[in-house]
Amino acid sequence: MEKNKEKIIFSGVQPSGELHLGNYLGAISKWVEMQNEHKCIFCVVDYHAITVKQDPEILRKKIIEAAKIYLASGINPEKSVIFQQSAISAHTELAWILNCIARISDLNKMTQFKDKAGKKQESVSVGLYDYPILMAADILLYNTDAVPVGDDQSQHVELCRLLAKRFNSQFGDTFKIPELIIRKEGARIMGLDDPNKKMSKSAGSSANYIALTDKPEAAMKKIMKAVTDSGKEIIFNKEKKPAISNLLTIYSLLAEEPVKELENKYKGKGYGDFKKDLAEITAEFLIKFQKKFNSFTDEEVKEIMDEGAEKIKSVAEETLRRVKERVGVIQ
Ligand code: AQP
Repeated sequence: MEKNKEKIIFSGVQPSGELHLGNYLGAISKWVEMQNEHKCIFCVVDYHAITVKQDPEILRKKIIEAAKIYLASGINPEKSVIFQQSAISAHTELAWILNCIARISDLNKMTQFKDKAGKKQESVSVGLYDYPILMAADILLYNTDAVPVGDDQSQHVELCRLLAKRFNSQFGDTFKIPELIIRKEGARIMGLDDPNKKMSKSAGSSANYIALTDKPEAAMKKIMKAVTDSGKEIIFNKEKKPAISNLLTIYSLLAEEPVKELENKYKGKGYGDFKKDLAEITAEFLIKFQKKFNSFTDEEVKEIMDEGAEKIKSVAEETLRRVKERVGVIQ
């Protein structure tokens, strides 16, 4: 991305399950850095969440919780727009039109669907299969220049670029082609119980992740119980020491200390010492984070999201109008 030039940034998180350190370190913390230089739009993508079964009462709470997590992370609603996806119906309308230019073969390449559906590919919802198209609509509606996401979403952003280019070549220049932004470290935080799988809201066990709303003592226990590798040296080596490398990445990002310095600091020490310190750093982070999280009322958060939607609705509607004109459904 060209430096020192204001860009339009768009990203979002699904309000499903417990938002975790992976979401924060891989995506949300990067958004916070970007809002001082760019026009940022951060969406609570509730229509993505319903691609798997949700309890309506819990979903309502999770939508507010996701927005509170944005605010607690440092997203400033004076600088950035925070809104709820379903508040702007242009998202689903554009998704339908993009569905009609996307091919089955495009979606069949999506590895996240294969991972999430597993052996149940025939019985999961059509929405789960199709959600990368809705994600493309989310991004394209706002003339987005760049999309900061974790590594697991890079394939979906690539699909969005492909659909935008295909649409432009079929109907004339309509969409801006967005860039993908992946951070160097922390783009894929791995599960604490299995360093070969990403930390995930939908993991079978809560030992997999540190939720941003976990009690600090519970989080400390999870760190102490995290899987480690054979041997006892604290060194970063993703192939040979995936578990320690993952813990080093988390430590480095939370404490803002380079991995190399951490390796030196723990030379001659064992996993136990290292984990004890990381557990404390994690607890300190959560205490500070949750203090901010709890300082917002639900009403305040709803108002922030409503105001956000009001601010950008016209941009989405204008893009949709242009698209409908191009495809020939507007006289
Ligand atoms: N483990 C991770 N490491 C780094 N970044 C991650 N992200 C997710 N997991 C990690 C990034 O967080 C943002 C929001 O993710 P999402 O709500 O779109 O959900 P997801 O990508 O499907 O991953 P989750 O949070 O683990 O949910 P489930 O369990 O439902 O798959 C994205 O930018 C994502 O890359």
